[in-house]
Amino acid sequence: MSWFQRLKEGLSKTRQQLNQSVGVLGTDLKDIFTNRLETLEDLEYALIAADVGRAATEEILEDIKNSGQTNLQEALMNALILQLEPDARRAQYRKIGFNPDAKRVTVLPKGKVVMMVGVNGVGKTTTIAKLGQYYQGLGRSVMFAAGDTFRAAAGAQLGVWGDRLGIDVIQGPDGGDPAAVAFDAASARKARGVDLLMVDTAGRLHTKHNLMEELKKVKRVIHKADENEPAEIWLVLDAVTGQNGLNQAKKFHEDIGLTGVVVTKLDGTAKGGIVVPIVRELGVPIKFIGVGEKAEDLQPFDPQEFVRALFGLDD
Ligand SMILES: Nc1nc2c(ncn2[C@@H]2O[C@H](COP(=O)(O)OP(=O)(O)OP(=O)(O)O)[C@@H](O)[C@H]2O)c(=O)[nH]1
Ligand SMILES: [Mg+2]
Repeated sequence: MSWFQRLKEGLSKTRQQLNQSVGVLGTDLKDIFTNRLETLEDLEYALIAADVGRAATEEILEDIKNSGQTNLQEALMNALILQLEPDARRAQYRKIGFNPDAKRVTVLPKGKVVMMVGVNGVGKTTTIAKLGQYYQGLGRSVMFAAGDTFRAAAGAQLGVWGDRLGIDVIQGPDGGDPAAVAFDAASARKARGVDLLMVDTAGRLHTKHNLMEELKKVKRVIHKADENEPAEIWLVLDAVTGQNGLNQAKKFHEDIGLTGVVVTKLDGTAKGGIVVPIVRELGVPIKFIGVGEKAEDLQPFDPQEFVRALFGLDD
């Protein structure tokens, strides 16, 4: 199955929710504005229910009204794509119109070390494994660091993935210092000239430790081992947690500074609209999205592709 097909299936819960609430997406917009204004109220409700957020929903409705288009779905799709563009581009597109560029995106990290953070269970470890495979596919050499020493099985989990993919995993003792593992791994990467190191971290700690302080320490020691790194700190966010997850993301961003977000489990929620406030309110780009447990279920985020798949269109 192609990625687009997987994405389409993965977004089916969100699509059903939108369809149920609006139900008339093919309808003539002129007809809606003259005879059936309640349709726009249904749409407003549906967008809010899908976690698109109030500010974005208002702009979307405004853009639909000003679109000059005849078909509601077309107008809605264009408006949604704009909401998924970074601020500056969105403002420009809203003024001059949208110019689609349908080439498949590739995500290359700015530097050599990517630190993965996020609360427990969001998909950090499996995302690292999937990204390892993705970057190998682009011809890069990859290393992993098992920086989650809190959960006894975490190192083993990453080790199994490493074996399967032929990727070296730097491990420390269970319950050991995650910063020590990160330091060793960052030094080893530099010494060996490996293209990319992905550092796993804990999502939860013994109550006496503070997670953010621990992550700051990991970040510091990576920098000590390699002064240009970590060039990337990516937050893994479980789409099912919706607004809550967004608030967590803001906290992570304040405390340690994020350069990217990976949104997982979009297949498990009708609130896939959460990608909109992530882009708008967090102001950190979404790098990858996940719609399942297989390696192929995680791919770079592309606003246009996302919206086309959300509406069940063809590639
Ligand atoms: N359905 C679905 N499941 C996913 C997706 N991404 C990850 N998962 C599953 O989520 C579960 C938790 O993933 P982990 O990678 O272990 O999460 P973690 O953040 O490392 O968790 P901790 O180590 O406990 O902090 C696993 O069963 C994954 O297969 C996704 O996009 N869709
Ligand atoms: Mg983990």
